[in-house]
Amino acid sequence: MTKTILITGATSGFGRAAARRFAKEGWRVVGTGRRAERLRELQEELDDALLPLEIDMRDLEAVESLAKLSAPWSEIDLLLNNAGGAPPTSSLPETDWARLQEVIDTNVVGLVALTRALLPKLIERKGQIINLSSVAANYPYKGGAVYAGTKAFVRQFSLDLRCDLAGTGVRVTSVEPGMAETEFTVVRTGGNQAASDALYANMNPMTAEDHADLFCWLANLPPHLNINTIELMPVNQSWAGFAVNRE
Ligand code: NDP
Ligand code: 8X3
Repeated sequence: MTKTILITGATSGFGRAAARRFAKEGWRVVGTGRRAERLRELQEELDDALLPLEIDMRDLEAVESLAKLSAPWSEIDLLLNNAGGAPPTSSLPETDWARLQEVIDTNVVGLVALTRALLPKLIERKGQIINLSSVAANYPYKGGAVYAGTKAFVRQFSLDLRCDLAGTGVRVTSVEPGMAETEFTVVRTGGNQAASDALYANMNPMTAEDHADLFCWLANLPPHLNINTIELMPVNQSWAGFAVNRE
């Protein structure tokens, strides 16, 4: 039987790669994002396999309408909570409030609203939720406070949700990636492609396709198996030491 995945943020990066990959695997894909032109391009590529929906994750009415789609698109087996982004790594007082609010509203509020709205359907179908957290949830770095805070929320939300879902058969995974070259850093820096190129230069970053493979692997695990959290990095990324302030 054809399965259905709902992917938020299908217009770029991990989400777009996942839309392509799941469509290729024979899934029905509901793909959301704000950029209509990108959604149109993706539909040309994936044709009937895709239901493109222009939705801003901060518009909670629109987000909740995703629980009221017509069949067969309503029969969601897998929710990939992927839409998100990061504010610049400037200090908190120097960071534009509107951008911080956008990140919190997208990464946390929209994700919770969508999950809450879709849970009855996911429970009915013994479905699966994959949430995009980040290594930023696990290791602090300078300028990361709000982004990391949202991703720590996503990680803990995923774990606690599993307690609520005990006995339902619904699986939940927090995916915690390190550096992957997508539009993430271009967006984070307010459109600075050179800064993004410099960040990923000569370090062989992970790719969107690596993540599509991971999501596909998670989706194809036997139903008795739940991967709670999974952290991944490119080989060339690891940890630095603690910072010490000397008086
Ligand atoms: P991209 O910037 O390439 O893609 C982000 C996607 O999210 C786009 O499709 C964008 O669509 C969508 N999005 C952002 N804000 C909104 C919003 N308000 N409403 C609707 N859609 C929105 O980044 P990635 O693919 O790298 O990121 C995907 C997820 O993975 C994010 O949650 C990110 O935090 C996380 N992540 C990324 C890492 C990386 O190194 N790349 C590492 C760890 C985690 P549109 O602009 O069209 O609305
Ligand atoms: C972003 C991961 O390592 O670029 O979520 O900060 S990293």
